[in-house]
Amino acid sequence: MQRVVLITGATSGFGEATAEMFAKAGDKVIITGRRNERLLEFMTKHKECDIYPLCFDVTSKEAVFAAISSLPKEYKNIDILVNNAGLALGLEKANDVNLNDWETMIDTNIKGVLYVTKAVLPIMIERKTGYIFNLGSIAGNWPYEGGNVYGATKAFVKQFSFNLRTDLKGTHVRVTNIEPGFAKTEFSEVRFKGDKEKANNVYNGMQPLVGEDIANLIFTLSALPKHINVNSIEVMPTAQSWAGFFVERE
Ligand code: NDP
Ligand code: 8X3
Repeated sequence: MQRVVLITGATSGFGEATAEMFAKAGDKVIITGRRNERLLEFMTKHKECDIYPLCFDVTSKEAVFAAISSLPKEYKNIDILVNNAGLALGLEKANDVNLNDWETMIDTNIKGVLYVTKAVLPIMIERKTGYIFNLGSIAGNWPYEGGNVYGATKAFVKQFSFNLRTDLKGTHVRVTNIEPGFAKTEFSEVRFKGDKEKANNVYNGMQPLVGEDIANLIFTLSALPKHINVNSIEVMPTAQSWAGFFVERE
């Protein structure tokens, strides 16, 4: 059956790959992001698919609610929400960080997820069906140097996903927190503020995850029978694992 899927941050990376996968499978896909030209390019590239573009910034409460309520009737009944829009800014230690970067991560990764969820939830609850995917991260589970607020925003997303699921009992609405490790998207380019060389170095000599891997995971989970809820799923490239504890020796 054709589903209505809303994906935040569908202009690149995981979001774009996920939009492509659902659209090619015949679902109705609402693609969103701030870069309207990318949304239009996506439409042109997938003319044969059922796609609706919505250009808005998830950090603006007003813009989020206005965008969701502007949806035409045939896209209103959202079955699947992918809260994917997000970013990391910088890898400096806490004391050296630009405070604006911390605020932008909080506004996007936390408040953005809250606004979009709150705008879409009533639709799912009323119809007693729905599936919310939140993009957490391994950074929400494991600390690393320079991960300070980025990791903390993703820990928020994880706990919010679990608490949301608790609140949603009896509604048949499912929630999964997706927790990927290193994935080659525009993520590192954004983190290093356009420094492509630094961004590419992150993935040097190893095989990172790519957008299609996460799209595939979301698509597969969305096809599970409705009595199954995968609460969270952590996924890393095989080449990535843990480094152990650091001990400062005298
Ligand atoms: P990309 O940078 O490729 O994509 C990020 C997307 O988020 C873009 O489409 C961007 O669209 C959108 N976005 C960012 N800020 C806003 C905003 N204020 N309003 C609306 N849209 C916004 O990165 P990824 O695909 O890798 O990241 C997707 C998610 O996955 C993020 O939440 C990230 O934290 C998470 N993640 C990424 C990992 C990785 O290693 N790549 C690993 C684990 C989690 P636009 O600029 O057009 O607004
Ligand atoms: C992105 C993965 O390890 O770069 O969330 O923080 S990591």
